[in-house]
Amino acid sequence: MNSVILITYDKEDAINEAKGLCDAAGYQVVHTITQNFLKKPKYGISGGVLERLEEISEKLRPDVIVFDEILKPSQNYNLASVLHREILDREALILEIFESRASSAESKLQVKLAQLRYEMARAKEKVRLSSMGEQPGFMGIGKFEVDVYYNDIKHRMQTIRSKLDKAGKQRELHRQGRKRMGFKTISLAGYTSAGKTTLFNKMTGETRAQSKELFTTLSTTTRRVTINQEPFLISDTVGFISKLPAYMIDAFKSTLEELRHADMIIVVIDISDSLFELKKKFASCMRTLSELGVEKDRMVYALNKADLIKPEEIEKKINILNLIENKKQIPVSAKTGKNVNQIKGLIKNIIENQNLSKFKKNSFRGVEKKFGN
Ligand SMILES: Nc1nc2c(ncn2[C@@H]2O[C@H](COP(=O)(O)OP(=O)(O)OP(=O)(O)O)[C@@H](O)[C@H]2O)c(=O)[nH]1
Ligand SMILES: [Mg+2]
Repeated sequence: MNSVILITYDKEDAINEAKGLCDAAGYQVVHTITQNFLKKPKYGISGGVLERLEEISEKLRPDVIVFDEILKPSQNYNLASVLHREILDREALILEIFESRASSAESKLQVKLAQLRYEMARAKEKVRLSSMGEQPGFMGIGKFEVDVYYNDIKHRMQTIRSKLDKAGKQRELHRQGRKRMGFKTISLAGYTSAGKTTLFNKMTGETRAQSKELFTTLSTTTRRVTINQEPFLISDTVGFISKLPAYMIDAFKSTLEELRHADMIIVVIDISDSLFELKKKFASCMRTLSELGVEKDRMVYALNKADLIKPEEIEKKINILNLIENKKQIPVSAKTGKNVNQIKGLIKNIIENQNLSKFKKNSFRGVEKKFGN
C-alpha cells in the first residue's frame, strides 16, 4: 500500500473525512499535519510548516503528499520542488477514487471528463503565466506547447461530451419508456457513506456492494420494487461530499439526472453522525439537490443508522435540522430493516396526494375553460 503524509484542517470532521478519502484511494496515512489555514499564496502553508513537513518527509519517505485543499498549479509546483514528492490536492485525490471505482462505460467517461476539466482549469493558469512572459517555459512547457496542450484537452473533452450526450439520450429514452409503462420512480440521494446502497438492498432484495469506504457507488442501478402491490422503479446513485467542485457534479450529471426526473427522492441521512457533521453534510446535500433542480416537495428523509443512537437523540436532531415541520422524516435502520416499510408507506401516501392534487388542478382548469369568459 502506498503511504501518504496528509495535510488537512485542524478540525475533527475534516481530519476524518480526509483520512476516509485517503483510505478510499488506497493510501495509508503515515503522518498528519493539521493547520487552520491552508490557502497561503506560495505553498498553501507557511514557510515554517513547510520546513517541518520537509523534515518529516525526509524521515518517513511517503509515496505521496496529500494536500486537503485545492491547489493552484504554481502552488503544487512550488511544493513539489521543495519536497520532491508527488503532491495530490483534494480534487486530484477525489478523482483518483472516482477513477478506481468507475466500472460502467458511462461512469468511465464521466470520470475522464472530470479529469480533463481538472487539467483544463490548470492549463489556463499555465497559459496565462507563459503568455504574460513572467514564467516562460513554465514547468518546462513553452507557450506554443501550452497552446497545443490546451487545444488537445479541449478537443478530447468535446469528444467525451458527445459520447456522454448520446448515453444521456439513451437514458432519456429509457426513462420515457418507463413512464409510458406507468412506472413511478424513486431515487436515493445523500452524502457518501450515509447508507444509500444498504437501504437500496434492503428495499429491493439486491446485493450491491456497500462498504464503509467513501464513494463505493459510482454508477446508477435501477430495480423494481413493489409497494402495496404497486410497482415502482428505484435507483441508487453516487454520493455527495462537501467541497465537491461544480465541474465534478456536472461530469456526473447524466447519472444524477435520475434525481431530476424522479417522482420521489429518498434523502438518506446518517443520523448517528455528530451534530457538527450532521449539519454540514445535510447542508451540502440540500445544496447539491437544489443545484440539480430537485424541489423539496419530492423529498422524504430517511434518518438512517437509527440503531446506533437513542430515540431522544434522534428527536433532538430532527428539531435541529428543522425537519419536524414537514413530517416527511422517518428514523430507519437499513442494517436491521427497522422502519424500512414505513418509508415505503410514506412514499406511497405522498405520491397518492400528488396525483390527487394534480387531478384537482386539472379538473379545476377544465371548469375554468368551460365557464371562463
Ligand atoms: N449501524 C448501521 N450501519 C449502517 C446502516 N446502513 C448502512 N450502514 C453502514 O454504513 C456504511 C456505508 O453504507 P453504504 O450503503 O455503502 O453507503 P452509501 O451511501 O451507498 O455510500 P457511497 O456509495 O459510498 O456513496 C457501510 O459500512 C454500511 O454497513 C445502518 O442502518 N446501521
Ligand atoms: Mg453506495
